[in-house]
Amino acid sequence: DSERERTRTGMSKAALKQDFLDNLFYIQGRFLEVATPHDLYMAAAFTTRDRLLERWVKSAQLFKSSHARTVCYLSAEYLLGPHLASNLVNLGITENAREVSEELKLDLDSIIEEEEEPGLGNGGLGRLAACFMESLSTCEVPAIGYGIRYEFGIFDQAIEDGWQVEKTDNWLRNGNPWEIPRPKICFPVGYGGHTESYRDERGQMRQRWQPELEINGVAYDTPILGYGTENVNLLRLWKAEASESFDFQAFNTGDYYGAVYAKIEAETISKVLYPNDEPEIGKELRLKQQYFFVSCSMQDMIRLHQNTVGPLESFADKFVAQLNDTHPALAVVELMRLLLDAHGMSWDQAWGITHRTFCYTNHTLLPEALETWSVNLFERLLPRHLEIIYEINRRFLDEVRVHFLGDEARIWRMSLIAEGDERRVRMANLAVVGSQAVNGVAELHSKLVKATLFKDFAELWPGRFHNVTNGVTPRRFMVVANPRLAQLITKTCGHEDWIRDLERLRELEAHVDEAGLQEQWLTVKRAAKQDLAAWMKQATGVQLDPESLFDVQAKRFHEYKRQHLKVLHIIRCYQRIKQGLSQDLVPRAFIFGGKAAPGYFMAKLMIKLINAVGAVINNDPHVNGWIRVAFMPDFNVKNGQRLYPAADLSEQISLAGKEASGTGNMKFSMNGALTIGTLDGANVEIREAVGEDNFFLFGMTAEEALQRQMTGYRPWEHYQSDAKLKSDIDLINSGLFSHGDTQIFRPLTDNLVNHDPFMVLADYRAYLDCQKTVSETYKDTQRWTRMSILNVARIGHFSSDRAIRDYAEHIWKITPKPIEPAA
Ligand code: 26V
Repeated sequence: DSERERTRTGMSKAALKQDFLDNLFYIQGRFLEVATPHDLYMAAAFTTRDRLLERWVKSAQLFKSSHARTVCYLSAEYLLGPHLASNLVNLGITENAREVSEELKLDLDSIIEEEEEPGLGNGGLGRLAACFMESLSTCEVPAIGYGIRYEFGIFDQAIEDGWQVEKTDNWLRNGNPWEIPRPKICFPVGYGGHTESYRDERGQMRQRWQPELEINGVAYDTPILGYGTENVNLLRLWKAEASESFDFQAFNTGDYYGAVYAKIEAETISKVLYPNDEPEIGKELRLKQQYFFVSCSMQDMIRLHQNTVGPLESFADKFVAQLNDTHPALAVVELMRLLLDAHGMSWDQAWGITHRTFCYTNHTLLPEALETWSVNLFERLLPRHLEIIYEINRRFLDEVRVHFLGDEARIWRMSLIAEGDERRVRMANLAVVGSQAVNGVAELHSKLVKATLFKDFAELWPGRFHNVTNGVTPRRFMVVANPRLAQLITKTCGHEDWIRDLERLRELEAHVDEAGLQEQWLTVKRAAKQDLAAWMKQATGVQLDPESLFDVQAKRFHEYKRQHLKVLHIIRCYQRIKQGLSQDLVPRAFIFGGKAAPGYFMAKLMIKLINAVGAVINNDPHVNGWIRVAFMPDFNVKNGQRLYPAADLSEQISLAGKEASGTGNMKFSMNGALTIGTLDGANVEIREAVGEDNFFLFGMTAEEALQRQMTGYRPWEHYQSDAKLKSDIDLINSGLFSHGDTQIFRPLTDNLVNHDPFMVLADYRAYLDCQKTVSETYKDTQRWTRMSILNVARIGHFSSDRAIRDYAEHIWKITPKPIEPAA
């Protein structure tokens, strides 16, 4: 029947091949003989997209006609990673695509390599949103992801002379085949101006906002496929454009250049992603961005509701909106404004709906990461929203007063407005007050959220607080990233169902002692290490030995993640080898990856230190057989996919209590790396799941860390009393790693010795001891392999499918809506 199969939707090789050649010709205007790698990629992308669209339209139709309850995920970041390979897997056509490529004398892997990834996020939070979108589709939960179509995503990182250098990420340069512009789905967004009272038709006094400036948000839609399902959800990202009315005004007054300037200014709003791990940003543009996407999204939801269900009274039954951190918290206020000012509702009615619509996820306890905006800025940019915030606050504080009779200190702490020299709006408090459910992202973190950050709120509304432990998608991080491992698992278990039901990895346990499996497991790991070694060699010139232990730390650079603790370990190994004491070591490749926020001096200095230490070690013939240090430049989703499969050891060494969850920890473990880690974030649960014998634990607990902080932590005592620690730190300042410069790393070492806010020195000894155990264990290959298999077998809980089912059941109260496959 394949002849009659429709070229654009058929999954057979013949249909794929014909469509690929058609797209190459009709979209790229090229023959095979003259096609560039980019032409081939575009043709492959359009061929894949053709196969999504039918399913997408069907999903949209069903959701519309059945009035399905829908999750709206609001996130300022989506770190999507390349689409092609993951969409091929989710359509189940990777093999056919590979064979068609071979028939055409093309290499599918290099076509996949061509894709420039959309890096519309900083790190964990943005990647979580991307995993959740994929799992929402896989779990057949109707969903729309709302966000910003940044023209420039997270900067590309280059390493020059050991320093991080940022390059702009022009990801749209060559076009984006995965998005569909919707010029008619377009909403006005106001800024500035003033508010005024007026009398409506019924004689009621009302407030309205006369913005000074209005720009437009235009929708760009990207379909998000699930695995093994016909359901396709929608990622709708907003692009800022100048509104025509604004143009006309300027043209009418003959101000042509003024009009062009206004256009440029409007478009800056969605121009660039903020590298948000940066402490001192109070940037006006960022608040504009947040309001921009939240306003478009709320207007869109209202439009969708009115086009389908109808009356806005049932809005919160149709939609649940999840706030990914506080970045979209203004949505609470914007929905209130729309219901009050545009749809004429009473306060109580509007609040009833708004408050039932929103849920909020907290992703960090770090005080410097909690968003506040100056009241002055608010007043200038969003005067009507400030009025509404004041009214929400007035009513809320009355409730607090009644509940905690006259506890003034508590009222100060809980207020949406922080009083002080400069009054500020507390976005986290706004998010808690405006939501019906609040959750942390790992058990420990959720407990700390209730006990510390939102203690007062948890006492007022104990039922509002939940935990949903994060997860990651096994499609991208196992099947796409590590096809050899995926095949071995499928062969061993005798089915592919583990890919959609990750708990079934447990079936591997029955085979853990089989020599055959262990041997193949090692072979798969070695092959991944060879791939990474080859990539590293061409990217950095550093040669890694695939027989050595690949010890990897890959994540954003931040002092709380303690990359410097690992550096101290490397220096210790170096000194031991130089002293002829290498007998208890194993050959190791120390591999780092990660970006530092452009304005975060200390984090950038850590990158320089790693590269400086690496340059000396890698060129020292004495230690060459033993240790190597490599820095993978530009750690992003694509490069992560090269790294996770090749790791033997995953470093998760944050100070306990500081890492909300971590998700890299899950990605490494899924690929058979063992973890060395503290009892922080999801490490705690990973360790429980894989078994304490299969996890290298060290360091203080969160409680112990807090205790020591409070009783006075004196890092210099460690420095003075631990001779090895002292000599490691002193070696950094000896100039050995810096061509004689004894000052360059002083800011880092002085901070460690005198302040050490993340207690690196307190955990140093325990970390080294634990690394010794790691080395001993690695020498016993069979034992290590067994532990590695058990890690994978027991990691099922950390699939983002499980996380989405948790949200669906406990937070969103939504049931799946499967699309029936075509007969
Ligand atoms: C922001 C800032 C801004 C000020 C300076 C310090 C700082 C540090 C971190 C952040 C990011 C906060 C939000 C975030 O990305 N959290 C991450 O969310 C992941 C997904 O839930 C979670 O796995 C990570 O542990 C958490 O750090």
